Amino acid sequence: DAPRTVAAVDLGATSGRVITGTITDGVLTMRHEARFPNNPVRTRDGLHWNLLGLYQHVLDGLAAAERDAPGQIASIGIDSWAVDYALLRDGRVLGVPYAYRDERTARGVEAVHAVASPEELYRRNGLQHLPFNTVFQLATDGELLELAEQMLLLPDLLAYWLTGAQVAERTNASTTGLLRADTREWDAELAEQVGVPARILPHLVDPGAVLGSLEGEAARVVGRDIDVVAVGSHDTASAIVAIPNTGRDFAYVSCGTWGLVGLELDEAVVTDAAREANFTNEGGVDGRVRFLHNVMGLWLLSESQRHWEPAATDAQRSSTLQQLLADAAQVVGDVPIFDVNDPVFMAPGDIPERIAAWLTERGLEAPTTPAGIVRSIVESLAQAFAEAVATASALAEHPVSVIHIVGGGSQNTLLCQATADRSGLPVLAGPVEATAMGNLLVQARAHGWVPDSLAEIRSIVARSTQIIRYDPKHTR
Ligand code: LFR
Repeated sequence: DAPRTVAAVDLGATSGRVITGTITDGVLTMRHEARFPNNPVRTRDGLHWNLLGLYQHVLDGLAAAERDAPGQIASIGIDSWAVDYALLRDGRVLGVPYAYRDERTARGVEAVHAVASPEELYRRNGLQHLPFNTVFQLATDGELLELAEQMLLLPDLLAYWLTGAQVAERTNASTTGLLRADTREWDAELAEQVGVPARILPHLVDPGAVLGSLEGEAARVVGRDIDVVAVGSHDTASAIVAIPNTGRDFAYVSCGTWGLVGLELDEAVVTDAAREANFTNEGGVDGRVRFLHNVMGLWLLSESQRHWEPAATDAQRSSTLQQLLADAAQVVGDVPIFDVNDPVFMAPGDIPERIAAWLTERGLEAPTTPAGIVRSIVESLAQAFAEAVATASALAEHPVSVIHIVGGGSQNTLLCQATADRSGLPVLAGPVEATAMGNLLVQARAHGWVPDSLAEIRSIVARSTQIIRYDPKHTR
């Protein structure tokens, strides 16, 4: 077989990367072309993404990819975290886009709930309540909404800057709160009801659609007019494509900044019980439903480290993380478990202090060393993962025989073992770069290089990655 290469742009809330992938004899091999930190910037009016900096990194990463494999890259796919967006008029961005952890969203929640109850929202969009869902953010935009002609989610904005095409990729659109859970079309009625002009909601496309090719300055910087193809542009949608399991009775934890814990289903579950448990029905690739719950994730570790080592570089922090986890593994005796999903842990800042306060307020003894705190975070995350898996399985009446952990968290052996122990289920860890793999493989499929079915795509993932198995100390 001739080698076949595509490029993935994968932006996470703490770092981004450009990775190329080549399919040879049914195996995907990846090459890291660029990795860069992503730090939101706080200005007078709140917390914003440095979008121009990110765009520059994307261009540079793609240029490096083109230099490494001249003329070989068949297409580019872009994914990022969900919900955040830019408003545009005449093709120009109106204002610097906000980061979803900005505190203004509380006002938006109030405004939306005044006209649409949580129950009604859930019935229509099937989403768990997260204060930063796009619909709540838009409700704070006031008069800008009148000026706006278009709303573009961030991966779609980058695709627009690269190609000139203005669309909304459907998996990410499903996180806005303005897409119907049943038809997966825009809910124009709900939009107007909450004050969002339906005209700003772009034409929807599905993963696999060709959006256009690099134009103008973008083509010049990268070196060629490569096609941009829609992928599961919500990073979690791409990650779930790359679960190395060809069956259906698995749960997953897509573990990066967040731990997205749940199941893949054919139909949305929008019962009262699912709403009360705050389970979401996000749109997956191929119309699958990502029935999951947001657990706070590695954010608790990365933000604690930022507090302990404010001046450290990314590289330094990743080496101290290894040391911290090794020390945490040595902690003897039980550590206290806290509710990782408590909203007090959402905003950036002094996480270790907030954890200690959470525990002491409840009469529990807070660990006093970084190793103790790290152990407490890891055990508390594992506990939340185990509970979310059990809840998902009960709510959807869907059997689960194994938990797949993918993403950065799959490298955290302490977390993987604790998740197995606390759930009583085997954990299969890997791939680390699940999101990039899902992005690359959906493009490969659009080119006809790999078979159509998700099961077959997942068997390519299984062949292309080393998976580590953690058995629970006691089975349930
Ligand atoms: C993970 C993720 C989650 C989403 C959160 C905010 O990176 O995309 O799925 O809930 O970020 O966008």
